[in-house]
Amino acid sequence: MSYTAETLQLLSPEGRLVQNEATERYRGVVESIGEERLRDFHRTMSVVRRFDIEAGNLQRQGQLALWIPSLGQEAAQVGSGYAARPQDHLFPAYREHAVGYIRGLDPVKIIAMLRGLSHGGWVPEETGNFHLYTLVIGSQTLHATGYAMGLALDGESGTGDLERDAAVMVYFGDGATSQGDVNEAFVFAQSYRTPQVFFLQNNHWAISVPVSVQSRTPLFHRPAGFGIPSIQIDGNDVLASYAVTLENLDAARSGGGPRFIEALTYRMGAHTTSDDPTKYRLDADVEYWRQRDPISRFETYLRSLGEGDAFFDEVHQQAEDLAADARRRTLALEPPPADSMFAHVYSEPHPVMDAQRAWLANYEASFEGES
Ligand SMILES: Cc1ncc(C[n+]2csc(CCOP(=O)(O)OP(=O)(O)O)c2C)c(N)n1
Ligand SMILES: [Mg+2]
Repeated sequence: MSYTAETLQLLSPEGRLVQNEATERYRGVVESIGEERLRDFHRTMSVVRRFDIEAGNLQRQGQLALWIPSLGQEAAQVGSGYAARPQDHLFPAYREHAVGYIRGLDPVKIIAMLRGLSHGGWVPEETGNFHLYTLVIGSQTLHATGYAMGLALDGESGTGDLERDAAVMVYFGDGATSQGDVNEAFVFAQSYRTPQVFFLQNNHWAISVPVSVQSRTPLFHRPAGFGIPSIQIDGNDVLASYAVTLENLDAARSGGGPRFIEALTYRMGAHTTSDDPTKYRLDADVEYWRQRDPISRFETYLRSLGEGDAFFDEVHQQAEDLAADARRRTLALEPPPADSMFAHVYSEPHPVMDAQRAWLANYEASFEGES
């Protein structure tokens, strides 16, 4: 259930840079990451973890229908999220709260959806091209591949200008790799050589089904059968996630065709708040991954570079403030007008929607005057 001999790791669980033949290739990228960006990695992992815990608490207090925790997967998301360029389009599953945060998504928009107050969340153009959450497992890989085909056809990719050429990155889980949609996306991506990175977060579980049942071989071996270059990284290592994603997104945007990254990580919490993982997994496994926590190893690394308590205290306070703000704004959320459910079914006015809107108005009016 753990790392293979081929897993790329740039930062060890003890917080030290790994130096060997495989890491040599990424040395230049790691050395070029500025101090401020390194601090961003830590800050974002920490504040999103705190937000995630607060959202889980809100669900337990009856304020949300459901919450989908991302605890433990912060490095995979934060490294890859910062590696994307502004013009890139990111297609999440439903657990990528940190990626959305990096792209400018107000996390309360995720909460509003899970409080039953919005039909899907946000406008990608206003949230750094962070597309909508997709609950139909794996379907976002096809959306992403189609979008990447469109970018190529429109000449928005593959011109040789890294600052302008766009790429697509799609996030999905280990369980999703068993879906037909995902495999069809691989076929189309390779046939059309789309500018795209498939980013698999292997958190070892698809609800209660272990990844060992989904595949008898490491998942990053599968893309070879489709002709897609792939690599497996330590998904709890934010430096590996950043450096490898940067390299692969730039290769894809430059006309190199699709790429596949498997980030080995672990879902420390429940699948969702509807799940009880104590029914199907061992405490010893959870403990094994706790010792490989993405945030504490990065904190050790930053301290070894000279970062002091003042910075970590400030991040702690920022995380507390974000959580308190999210709670306050969640409790102040208002339900949308009932007829807004008809607004986005079609992009243009539609007679059936008009009829249904009128029916609803009439029905609501029939209660007027009743106490
Ligand atoms: C098409 C489809 N089948 C089944 C489900 C029910 N379901 C929701 S999450 C999930 C497991 C997904 O596991 P994985 O892809 O590993 O992602 P993770 O939740 O671990 O991030 C399943 C089977 C669904 N939402 N959509
Ligand atoms: Mg999974």
